[in-house]
Amino acid sequence: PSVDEPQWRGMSMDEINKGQMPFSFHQHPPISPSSTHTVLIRLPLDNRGPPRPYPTRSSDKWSVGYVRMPNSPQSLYPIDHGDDRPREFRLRWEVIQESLLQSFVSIAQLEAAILSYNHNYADRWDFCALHHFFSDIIDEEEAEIFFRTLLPKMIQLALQLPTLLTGPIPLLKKHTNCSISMSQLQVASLLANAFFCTFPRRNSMNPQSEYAMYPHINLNSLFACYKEERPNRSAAVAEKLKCLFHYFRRVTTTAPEGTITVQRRYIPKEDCPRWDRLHNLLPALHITSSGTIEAQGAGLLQVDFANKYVGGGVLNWGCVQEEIRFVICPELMVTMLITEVLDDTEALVVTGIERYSKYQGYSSSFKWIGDFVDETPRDTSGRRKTSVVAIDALYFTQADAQFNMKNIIRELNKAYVGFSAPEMRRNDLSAIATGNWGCGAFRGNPKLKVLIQLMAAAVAGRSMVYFTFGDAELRDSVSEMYWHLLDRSIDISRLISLLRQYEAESTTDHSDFYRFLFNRSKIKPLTNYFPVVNPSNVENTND
Ligand code: AR6
Repeated sequence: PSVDEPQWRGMSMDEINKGQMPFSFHQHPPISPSSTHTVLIRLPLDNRGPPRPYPTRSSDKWSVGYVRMPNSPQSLYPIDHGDDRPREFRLRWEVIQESLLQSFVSIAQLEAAILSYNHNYADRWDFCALHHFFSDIIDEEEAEIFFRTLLPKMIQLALQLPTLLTGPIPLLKKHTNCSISMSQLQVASLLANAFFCTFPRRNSMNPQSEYAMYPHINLNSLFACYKEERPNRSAAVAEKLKCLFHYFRRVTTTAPEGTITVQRRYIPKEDCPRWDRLHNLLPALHITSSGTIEAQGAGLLQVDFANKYVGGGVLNWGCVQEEIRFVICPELMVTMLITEVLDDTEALVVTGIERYSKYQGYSSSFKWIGDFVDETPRDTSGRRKTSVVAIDALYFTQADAQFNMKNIIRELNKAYVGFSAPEMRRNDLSAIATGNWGCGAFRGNPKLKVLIQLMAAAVAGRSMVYFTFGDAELRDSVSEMYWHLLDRSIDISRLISLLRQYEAESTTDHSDFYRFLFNRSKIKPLTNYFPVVNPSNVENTND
């Protein structure tokens, strides 16, 4: 292809944006407290400086519906003297403060400090990735700067938690529709606490434990990700650490002044669309083999190819789309503190996050390559106009299973919950920026998943920008199928019935999936596209 040939197919970006400027769309109404929206900052916002915390007088809730804060007056830490003296209880926060308020000169010291308020885990936690990072990855001078300047500032940020976060943080529990808004600075303090592993009750691996249905939040699991026999993946973990340290360097140098909203969306299954009865046509699609969701999808609703435990393997070995997004925009990690595992018809939307790092590569070639200055404008509530929707696809061990109608409906509903925004006016909805959702680690078929996402977008009332992540062949076959379905006015109900036929008749070889759809929707495939066409399946059409 010539250099001038466009990388994209389908409709132009102008059509996608309905002629509007980028960033003219909103994903949420302005921040306003209600029974379903907890606001942890004082409104209205001041014009300058980080938002002030709300409420003015601290209140704590040490109970099941709320994040158990490390500084809660009810969080007690047992001290065993190891002799005849009875067990003592001290305020956990006091122990944390005492342990962290020292001048560290080595990771061994930091490790000892973290374990001093996590002593149950002293035998189980391993800090090898941190040790490796400071002795083999960065040079001595950088390490020295870390201990002298960054680490003390991170400690300060963590220990400011009681003054920065004065209200209880509700958990975003299963089967609820609720939102939380907080400042980027509050998030930074929470994440500094995650770094120092201060969150109580979040370390147990017991499936019966209180937080078994929540993602991990304390960073100890990431600190353990180093193995000599896995050099490439260990290297990627070190790059993730670089991203996180860079984030802490940024927020401790200049306090961020914006706000963030995290919204959990739930639509009961019985209220999800009856897909086989819908007559919507597919929405506008722009499909391109160049660019990424986070860079070229600015201002759109950007899909996070999520795990049902949001964040997936970010605090572990994982280094694919979701994990990379979480380390270049670490504020996303605050979702891991508050979000119960996502059920089939649930999604999470996060707005206002900032990107801090540039990167290159992917998976084991992932690399932090420097500072990223995010110039995304803010909305009237102080949020950057960057919205990410976490939707978790199904993981398929066998390719066939994804063509079962039950699984197709599950994926349709999941995408629909993520894409629909009933609180917004339909005409004001941005397009979706997505790609091969569920088609990497989760092993789905992108030719099917793109149709599923398009159907969901149609019903939610949004256009779509699709990034094939370098795959020009996929771009071309999807755009050909897309135009075909539009030309034939094949609506959702008809597409569902075609998929049902495919389910009934397909073999285990799915390379002919699109050919099947072409043939059954009674059109002669375009010349050269499919070299061999079975004439008995093709009807003459009038065009
Ligand atoms: N922009 C556009 N497309 C991308 C990008 C990007 N930035 N990054 C990757 N792709 P994957 P999944 C394409 O495997 O299959 C995580 O651990 C690329 O073609 O991340 O839904 C989660 O926590 C890639 O192969 O998503 C889950 O546990 C494809 O998107 C699990 O992976 C799929 O990316 C989800 O796996």
